Amino acid sequence: MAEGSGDRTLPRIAEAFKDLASVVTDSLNAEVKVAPFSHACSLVSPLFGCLGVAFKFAEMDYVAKVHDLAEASKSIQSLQSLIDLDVRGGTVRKGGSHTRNLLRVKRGLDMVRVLFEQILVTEGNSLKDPASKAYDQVFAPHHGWAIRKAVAAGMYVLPTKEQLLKKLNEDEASAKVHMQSYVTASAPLIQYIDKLFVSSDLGIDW
Ligand code: 1PW
Repeated sequence: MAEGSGDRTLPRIAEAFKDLASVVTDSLNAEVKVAPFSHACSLVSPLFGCLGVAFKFAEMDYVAKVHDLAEASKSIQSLQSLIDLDVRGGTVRKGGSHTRNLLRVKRGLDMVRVLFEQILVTEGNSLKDPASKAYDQVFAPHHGWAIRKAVAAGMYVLPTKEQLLKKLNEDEASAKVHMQSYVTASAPLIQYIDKLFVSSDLGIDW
């Protein structure tokens, strides 16, 4: 699709994350597999493209990291074993490590979750407040001054909500349903990933 967006982006995202969430919520010893996880994450990429040129860098960074996880899925089964491998190799925090990329991608998912949550409760046509809140909550604490300034500038050239929905081929009502369903499904998945990091004593604030 020309704009990297379009038909059925939101329902596809909602569906894929609902499936992943059911893995996490159905069993106490749930195991999320890298392949369906990276596939679901790849469905989110077009969204970044829909947020305008200002977020092109965010899209490129996210796409590269999701691609790395997709490659990893060819030889690594679960998110847990992906982390275990880096722990054993002493490569957890190494630039470009699968585990480090997983933490970044998880933040991308969380940012979209907060963005949707905020869009659902914000009146009006501007995405500036929802996007700023999402960025401030999820990424800003981990970014240096230069990136924070660049993102802040990008907030002034976001599309309007109406433009975003049009690119996504949704109306207000259908978008609401899919956004809510992503918000609901992604929360337990994000918690699950956080727990993987915390229970391996890796922390999530790096
Ligand atoms: C949806 C509302 C709009 C807010 C979008 C904000 C996205 C912010 C992500 C910008 C990231 C682009 C710059 C790259 C930063 C990397 O240094 C950093 N990556 C992330 C995702 O934080 C760390 O990556 P690294 O060092 O592990 O390769």
